[in-house]
Amino acid sequence: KVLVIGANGQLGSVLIGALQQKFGIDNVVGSDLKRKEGFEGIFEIADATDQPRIQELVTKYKITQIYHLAAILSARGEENPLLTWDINMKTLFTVLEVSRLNNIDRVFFPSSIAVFGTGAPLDNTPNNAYLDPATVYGMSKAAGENWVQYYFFKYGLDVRSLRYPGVIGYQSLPGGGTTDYAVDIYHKAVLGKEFTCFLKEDTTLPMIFMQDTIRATLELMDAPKEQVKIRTSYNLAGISFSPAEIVAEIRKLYPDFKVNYKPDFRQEIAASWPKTIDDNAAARDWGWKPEYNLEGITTTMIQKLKEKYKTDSKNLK
Ligand code: VAH
Repeated sequence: KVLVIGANGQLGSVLIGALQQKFGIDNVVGSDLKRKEGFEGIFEIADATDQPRIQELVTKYKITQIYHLAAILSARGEENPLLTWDINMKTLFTVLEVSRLNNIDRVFFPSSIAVFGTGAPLDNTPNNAYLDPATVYGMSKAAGENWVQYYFFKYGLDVRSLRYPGVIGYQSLPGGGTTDYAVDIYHKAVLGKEFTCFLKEDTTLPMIFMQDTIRATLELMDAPKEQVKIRTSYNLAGISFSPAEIVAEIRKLYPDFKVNYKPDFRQEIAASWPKTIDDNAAARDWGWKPEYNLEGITTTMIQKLKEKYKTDSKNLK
């Protein structure tokens, strides 16, 4: 049985559907700070900083795998650095300790390309580049990666991890990240609204489509143990682009789409991150290959969001 912590989030809310499909709806337990309307399946309200509560769930459902997807992201994290560190690290320690004490088979810990800072080459950043993250979020992920490797070496706990780029999906909304613009922009285009971008138009960042993200996660978790050679975290690449490039792609379908640029503090965060990512280790060890390019992402996002807003407006009537 699988426990998903952070089941309401951008990633968790989509990954949980994929896990339910794979393992059966009765074998997946979602948990988060509150219950989200419309959630289908087993759900438990839980705060992952509360170790006894997570232990209770592991015992109650005889959990064998944990996906730990709860975290405060890069931009929101900067509003309260110490609280962000505290929450991101405490929740990870809860998961690691409960997993060790209960001999959990497999654990997933998402890291991020935010672990890199300007001390790394920001073009085609290698897996083992120097880590000097500029945000508390990035610091918590860099420290977290080392903690998961420590639990693997010291206790044999099979924790696996990916450094996600910015995730783009039509199913859910991100919250508090620096890459969030690349989701929001599609909603604005489909709704016929003007978009104000908080990054400069030439700020290239690594991104990945939700479908690729979910597939990468499941492929890594399915890989035979000895193939998972990197025990900190694997670089993962989808496609890199700038706001100007995504706008050009959207304008192929919405020629009148209006965009203006008002860079804020998130521009500085983005400038400290890689532009492109070298994910050869993931390709070599467990066969990773992304499918979606910017055109594929754009046509799928627009088509799905059009359907979504159509049904939404029907529901309102
Ligand atoms: C953020 N989406 O913007 C996250 C992420 C690479 C970016 O980890 O904070």
